[in-house]
Amino acid sequence: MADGLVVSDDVRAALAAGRPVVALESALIAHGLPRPQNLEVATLVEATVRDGGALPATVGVIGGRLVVGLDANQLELIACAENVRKCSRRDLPVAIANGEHGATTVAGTLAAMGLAGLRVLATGGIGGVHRGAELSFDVSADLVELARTRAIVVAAGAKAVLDLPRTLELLETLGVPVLGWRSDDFAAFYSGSSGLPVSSRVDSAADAARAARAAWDLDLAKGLLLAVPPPPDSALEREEVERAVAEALAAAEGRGLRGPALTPFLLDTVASATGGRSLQANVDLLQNNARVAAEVAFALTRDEGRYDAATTRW
Ligand code: PSU
Ligand code: MN
Repeated sequence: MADGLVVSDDVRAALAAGRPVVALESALIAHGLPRPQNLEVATLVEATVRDGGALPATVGVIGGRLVVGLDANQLELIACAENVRKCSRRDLPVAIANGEHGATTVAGTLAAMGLAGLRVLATGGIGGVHRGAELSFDVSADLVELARTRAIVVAAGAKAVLDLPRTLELLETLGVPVLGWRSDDFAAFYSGSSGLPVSSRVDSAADAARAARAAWDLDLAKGLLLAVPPPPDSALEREEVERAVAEALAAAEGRGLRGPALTPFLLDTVASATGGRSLQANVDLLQNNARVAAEVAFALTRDEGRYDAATTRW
């Protein structure tokens, strides 16, 4: 294996034994959540995956090495260091070449998963088509990576700051199945429904695993998006989210913000505008997605017939 890629011993052993592994991205830790909650949340999400019977594998770049399965010190470094580059696929070569630290987005994490052979990723909400993309051309690489990596990405849909109808249109164009977790509607990140239909509904982890297997057996699709509505207790009303997003977009435009800094700025501004309630929703939906992802990873390994019932838990 190339020097630039490090797969932790735990992850390596789990993959070799056919045990369930859930990859986690780190851009949301370094750039998507405020400190110091970010490290707490990252640790909590890993614990949730473990409780669900799967092994968490957070992905990041440490001193120029693309690491699949960060240890506790490395996780802390990503959460606390000042000089952590936000790494989409296009940023990885330079971060590695320069010996930098980097936090991987969904796109960057999928790139690493493809190299290491991981199949399930849990995140909050994927990136997508930004509002006004017809002028800015700002479309997250997350969509393109979904189209080219064999993986099930578990998320509460795409982030609410985006243009959700166009995000779904592009996913359709790219041939990415969008599965609604016990729902016919596409989740809208902080709120349960966008009012837009998913391409099909699944009611269990086994359903999701079967869809992935069918896609991969015939190579009909690579990535599948599993859209999980956020837990109702902390989910926000869509109208409130829309007001906060409008405020955040106006603030971003006032500052002339563009590129990779845009998504973190919008999330942060929405958190202020909702008095922190969007942050609570974000933390809860991350945990919820981690729980579902563990179930799906479990179903996928069992589906492969390599799961050893004697070792149901980590
Ligand atoms: N989900 C969250 N918070 C985040 C992100 C996702 O709950 O901060 C991050 C992910 O890493 C996602 C990235 O891949 O935002 C998309 O950024 P961009 O729009 O610049 O591609
Ligand atoms: Mn972008």
